Amino acid sequence: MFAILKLGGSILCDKNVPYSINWENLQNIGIEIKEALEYYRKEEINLKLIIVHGGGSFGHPVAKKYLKNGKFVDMGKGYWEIQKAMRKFNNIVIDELQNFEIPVVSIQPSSFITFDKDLNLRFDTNAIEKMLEKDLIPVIHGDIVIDERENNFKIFSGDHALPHLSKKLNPDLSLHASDVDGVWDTKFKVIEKIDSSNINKVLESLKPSNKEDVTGGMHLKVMECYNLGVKTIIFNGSKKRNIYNALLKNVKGTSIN
Ligand code: IP8
Repeated sequence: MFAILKLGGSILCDKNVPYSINWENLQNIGIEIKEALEYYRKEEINLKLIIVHGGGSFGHPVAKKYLKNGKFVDMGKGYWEIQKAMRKFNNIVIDELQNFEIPVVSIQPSSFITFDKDLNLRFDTNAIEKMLEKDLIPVIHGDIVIDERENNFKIFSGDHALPHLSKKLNPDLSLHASDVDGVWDTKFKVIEKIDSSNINKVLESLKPSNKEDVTGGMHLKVMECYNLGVKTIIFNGSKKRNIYNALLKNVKGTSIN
């Protein structure tokens, strides 16, 4: 069994309070991932896992300081400040998961990932694949990266990482843990399934979820997965047992096909 799980920054932090951690959620997530690993071990199934996490109240407020009219400015300082904020956040996530003896290792996108001139990701996954073979759990996160177009810099979102890795590595499960029960329709009812029959309507109604976010909220999640043809489920990762249930293929949310 091979799963890629994105933990939205909103479930790991209070997005309105810079540098805040939602310790209760982070600990529950640690417990539930550990339990899922144990469940599969007892079934004599090897669960291979990649974890992705977003920028939360670390990456977003710092990145926002360096964005002027949609372009990054003063990036001599900005690059390392955004990287540093994400380094701090990733350290906390990694340390907490390691406290549960989960064999997580950190992957820092700003060190080796770029967007090329056509906005395609240049993202070598060889080390990640080799880590998986050794039963390590790579943890990759949203970050600042070089954009080879004239703009020069771009946010690499966890919502780029999950579909890109899923497309390339073809997991059995691609999971988007968000802070809502799924993608809402205009009446705040969860849409069970997004496919070619309703994608345009859904994208039209979606707007970035939070004004503190420098990436694209639900719109980016849906669009990136749909455009790459990645099957995924968007579910509420802040509800207890949902991370465990999702890793056991048993969670409710919005599926994208
Ligand atoms: O929260 C954003 O990642 P996301 C990363 O997954 C930064 O979109 C640095 C803001």
